[in-house]
This record gives sequence, structure tokens and C-alpha cells, in this order.
Amino acid sequence: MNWTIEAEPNTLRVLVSGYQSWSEAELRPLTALQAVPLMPWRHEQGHDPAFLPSGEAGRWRSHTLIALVRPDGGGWVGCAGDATRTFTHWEARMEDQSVQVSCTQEGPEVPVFWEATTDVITTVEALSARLGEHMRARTPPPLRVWCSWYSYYREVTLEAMLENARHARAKSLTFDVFQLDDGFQSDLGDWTLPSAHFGGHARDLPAALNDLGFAAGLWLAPFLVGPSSRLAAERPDWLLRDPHGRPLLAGHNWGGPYHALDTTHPEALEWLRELAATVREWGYTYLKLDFLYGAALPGVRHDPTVGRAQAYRMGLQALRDGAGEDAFLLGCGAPLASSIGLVDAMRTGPDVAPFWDDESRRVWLGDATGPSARNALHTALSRWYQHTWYQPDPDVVIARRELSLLSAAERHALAGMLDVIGGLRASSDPIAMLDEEGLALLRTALHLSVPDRPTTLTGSFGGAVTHFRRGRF
Ligand code: 9PG
Repeated sequence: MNWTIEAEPNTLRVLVSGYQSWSEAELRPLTALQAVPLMPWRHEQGHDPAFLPSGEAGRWRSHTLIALVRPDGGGWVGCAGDATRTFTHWEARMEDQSVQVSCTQEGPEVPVFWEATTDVITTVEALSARLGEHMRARTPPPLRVWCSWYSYYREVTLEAMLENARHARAKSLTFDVFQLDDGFQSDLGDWTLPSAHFGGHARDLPAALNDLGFAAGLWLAPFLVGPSSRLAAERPDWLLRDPHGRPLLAGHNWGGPYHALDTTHPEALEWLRELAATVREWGYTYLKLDFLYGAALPGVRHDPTVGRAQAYRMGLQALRDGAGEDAFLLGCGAPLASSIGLVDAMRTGPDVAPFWDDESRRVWLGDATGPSARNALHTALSRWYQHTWYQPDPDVVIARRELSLLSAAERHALAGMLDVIGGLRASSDPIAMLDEEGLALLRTALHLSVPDRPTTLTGSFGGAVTHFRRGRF
């Protein structure tokens, strides 16, 4: 489908949503450059490798939703009507005196809504809400989560989890969930085998956390398989393949490449169901399901009639079935719209880090999908309308002064912007590290709030949607 917009391209701004949690979402002048990461190994991890950012000035690509905004706040909005089996790709390209917009779909054809409007903010909200409703979005009450990642990283131990839970209780911090992140497992795929340093087994944690008054949460990257894992050795036929028949490289993290599960393989699907049921039996009612893009990568599948979006959805459905309807599922590194209705919450930006910006990576390497407070907020703010798809998770506040390069102003800005975005509240700070000031900031940041609405999309301040009006939803 194609549309021609008769408007002076130099006056327009474009709002793009990005493909998955960590992809960039932004509001930029249409004439600006849409950056594509220089490092090819970032393509599958931060973006959709089959529909990368254009890398060209005046040519913008977006997934699911796109908007073009005039200086008077009116403009045009396009939004997919369904994402269960189809990825919808948008491109807006400036010409001399007009803009060409095209929409292509990967998967069975689904309806697309394209509207001219006098108020882009309201139309973006209306069309995205319609998609959420159609896909039966789950938006349970948001939770307040302590997560081990942003201070312990892979070095997390069972004792560190318990120590923080005890401190949180002693200080009456209002966390609902204590969530164990990456580091407890021996390898990607070998989720029931503990790592050497963890000092126990993940199944031993939930009862102790429950005794302290917290629900137990667990991180999994259920679609990833480490090349040296037991799973890879025992079930090589479950791996997504490249066109040469080799296991597909699904990204580079943890110091090397790794593979992804083929979620069209019935046995792999059954394994996913059992995995979710097992950790649920251990007592985990909150699951952070990470690196979910792995199941949606382009590749050769066991069932070649199943497209990428549908394969992804089948894998996620198996996890939901295993975890149960009443489990709280947080998606992360996940194709956004295709997760609606199966997850309760979704990371809507890159990771927060204990520094404001990684300018060299962002600007010189064209990669704003990496961890930084700036990247996390920039992207989550520009996805303000997605709270009708799931509870947004804008990632953690950092209140500590140790192990951080954030200034006091940056720590407060981070907390303030999480409040604007609404959704989940999270922290990773070792509680014992917080002084009175740090504890006060954390307590403020744990106040739940309704998401705010932008007042304008006509300014473009560093590329993010930034001017918000309090509590209007
Ligand atoms: C655990 C972490 C935490 C974190 C997640 C995710 O693009 N990347 O290379 C990339 C790597 C890791 C990452 C995000 C992006 O972090 O978002 O909260 O759970 O995994 O390994």
C-alpha cells in the first residue's frame, strides 16, 4: 500500500516505534538521518535484521505504527490492525514537495489504518488502543520490583538476593516482587542447572522470599541456546537454522555468539511449556522473559509454512500455557506488538545503566540501542501510547551513589521520567548501599503513577517525545 502526502517535507516530524524493546523509538525531523548501527552484529540484537533502519536522511522506517506531524500538531498516522501472525513495516520517504509512505506486511495480510488528523497525539492513542483491544491486551495492575541485574550482573548469588530482601523488609520498602536475573543458571538453555558461583539452586529461593513478604521473580531467556549447553548437544534438531543448514547465530552477548530455538518444532514447544511450568512449580509467579526476539529471527524452520511473527507467537503462547493465566509475564528484548495479549508487561526501551549517555556508541557507531539512562528514557517516552498494549516497564531507577556515574540531577531526572511513563517500578540498588537520601529517592520512585500524555509532538528535543501533561489518561 502506498500514500502520497502533499506537504512540505521540511516542516514535518516523524514518530517511529522501533521493532523490539531495545530498538530506538524517536520523534525526529523528517529530514534527519535514521541511524543504522555500524556494527553488523548489532543488527539482530537491537533491530529487525529483515527491516533495518534506513541509514538515510529523509527516509524513515518503523514497525507497526508511524506518524507524520505538521507544525500545527495535525498530520497522518498509520497503524496495523493486528500483529498475531504478521509484521507490518512502514516507510516514509521525503521527495521534493511531497512524502511517499509505503506499508508492507510479512505474513498473512491484515487490515491497516491510515488516518489524516488535526491531532496526531489523540489519533496515535486511538489507533494503538484499537490494536490493543483487538489483541486482547493484558494490563494488570503494575508491580514494584527489585531486580538483581543492575548492580550484581552475572555475579548474583542466592545470599545476595536474600540479604537484599531482608534489608527491604527491615526498611519497609514497598516492593511486590524480588526478581532473580541472569547468572543463576549454568548456561543458556540449561535453566535447571545452577551456575558455579550462585551458591545454591534457584528453586530454593521462592519460599524464603515469600516468608519475607515478597513474591518471587525469575529471569529466563527461553528462546536462546548456548553453543556449549547441554540442550544444544542433546537437541541440535531444535535449533533455528541458516540457509546453509548451520545453527543460526542469534546474537552476541555473554562474550560470544549463541543460537535460538525453532518454535515451530513441536518438541521444542513442549519443552518451553514444561520449562515455564517447572519454574512456576518452584514458586516463581513473575517471569522476566528476555531476548525473546530470538524466536522471530529470519531463518529456516522445521515447519516452513509458519512465518516469523507466527513462530514467535507460538513460542510465547507455549510459555504462557506453561506458566498459567495467573503468572505475571514481563517481555524483554521482544517484538512489541506481536506480544500483546500474551505478556502482562513489556520493557519499552534499552537498559538503564549507571551513566547518562554513551555518546560515542550512540552517535559515532549509530547505535542507540545500548544501555544508558538516556537511551532508556528517550525510547520509553517516545512509546508513551503503548500502555494500552501492556504495562510498560521503563526499567530501573538508580538511587545509589556508589557504583554509579550519575549525578544527583540525573538520578532525580531518571526517577521523574519513570513517573511520567507510568507502569512498572523497579530498582536494583543493593539496599545496604543507600543512605537516607538514596532511600528517600527510592521510596519516591516506588510510587505508582498513571502514564502522562504528551502536550506536543512538534518540538523534537534530542529526538524524544518530552513535553508531558500530568495524569491525563
Ligand atoms: C541479563 C540482561 C538483563 C537486562 C536485559 C538484558 O543488546 N544487547 O546486547 C543487550 C544485551 C543485554 C541486555 C540488553 C541488550 O540486557 O534487558 O535487564 O536482564 O539482559 O543478561
